[in-house]
Amino acid sequence: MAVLEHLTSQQAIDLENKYGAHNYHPLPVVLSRGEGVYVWDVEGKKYYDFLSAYSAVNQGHCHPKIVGAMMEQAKTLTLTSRAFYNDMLGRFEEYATSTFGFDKLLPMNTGAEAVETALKICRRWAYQKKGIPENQAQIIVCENNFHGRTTTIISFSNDPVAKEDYGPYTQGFIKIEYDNLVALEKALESNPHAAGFLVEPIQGEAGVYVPSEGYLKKAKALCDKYNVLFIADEVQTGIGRTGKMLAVDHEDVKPDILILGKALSGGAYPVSAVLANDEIMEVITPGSHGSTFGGNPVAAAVGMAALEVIKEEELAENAHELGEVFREELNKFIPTCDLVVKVRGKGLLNAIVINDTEDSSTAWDICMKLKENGLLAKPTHGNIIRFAPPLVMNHEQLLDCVSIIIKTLRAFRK
Ligand code: IF1
Repeated sequence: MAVLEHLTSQQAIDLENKYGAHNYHPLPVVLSRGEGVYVWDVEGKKYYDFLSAYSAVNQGHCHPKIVGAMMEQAKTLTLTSRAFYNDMLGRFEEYATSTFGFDKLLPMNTGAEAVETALKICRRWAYQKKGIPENQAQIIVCENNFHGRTTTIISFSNDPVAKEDYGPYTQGFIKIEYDNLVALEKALESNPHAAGFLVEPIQGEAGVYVPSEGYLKKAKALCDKYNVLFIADEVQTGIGRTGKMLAVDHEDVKPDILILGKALSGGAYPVSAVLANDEIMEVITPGSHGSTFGGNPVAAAVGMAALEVIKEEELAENAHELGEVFREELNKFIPTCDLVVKVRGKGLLNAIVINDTEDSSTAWDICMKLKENGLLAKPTHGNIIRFAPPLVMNHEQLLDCVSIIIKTLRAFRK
């Protein structure tokens, strides 16, 4: 085994720059350990993690129950492929379908794979159940969406950085304005081949855009009216992040297809899933969809442990309470600070809008100062900083983080 000699931060960064594709521009911090709400860099400096790997580490870094389940299964049986049954997958499918209230679950690994799977299920349902002519199905998506980075998914993105020079693009998608029911109804009534509506209950990457109260409920009703599948992408908003198990729970909306990922594993292992009832999921027949690692025993063990932690530690409830405190504290501070325009979010998925242009480096520069002060966060598009700590944070730690954020913003000079 390669000798794991100690690396300085700069050495680690140099290795990645030299040998790794440059598909990211990370904040210059090199992490080597995580525990709960904390991470440490290679020099031993401790930070609050206010990104949670984009809401994958809701249960906190290296949660003992999740890591324990992973280690136990990893010592026993890691992968069989779906050519054979294994003794863990059915248990996970039963536990997850009963947790979210669906008949069936299709296990995958990454969020993008689960989104692709949902699109395939929706299209096949359109042809086999709704009677849309072959290759004519249209799926409605929202402007400024983020659903992953496969060729089909970026085909319906409007982010040039994520999309340009990746053509030719996949067809069959209609883009409408987010949080606009008139636009949705117009798209539904003018497209007889509409098959599905794919939506983030809160648009994370776009900048934590929380839609108007009632948007999700009315959108679902419109989809029902036009016999179109309501597909909720809860990869980032799910698993307790917004103060409920699912963000759609805030409006008692039951999606026709539910997409989960990220914190479905607590960040320990790639686990994603698509859930639906029988009349939709039955369009998937043997050999018509699959994945080498999808539904492997380790993923099943980790997925069950990750969901148990959310329930046993009441992390959705904690996210709700701490999110209220976070926004209340920042809303008291913002009127005293020209640098910040607003704070928005739900539960512990929040963001501040910086008083500068989209293309300024101000949000990045603020994150660099936050790093110096012991808190890690990253800008999302342009002038917005997302704040998403692990849901295991306690009240005292949250107030400590609020004071770090406020201290940093007060002292910041462009
Ligand atoms: C990156 C963004 C967040 C997602 C939703 C599906 C996926 C994601 C709502 C795909 C993934 C990740 C991807 C990661 C950074 C992060 C991200 F900045 F890219 F947009 F969270 F907002 N649906 N989001 O948020 O899941 O295939 O990645 O497992 O690509 O840089 P994945």
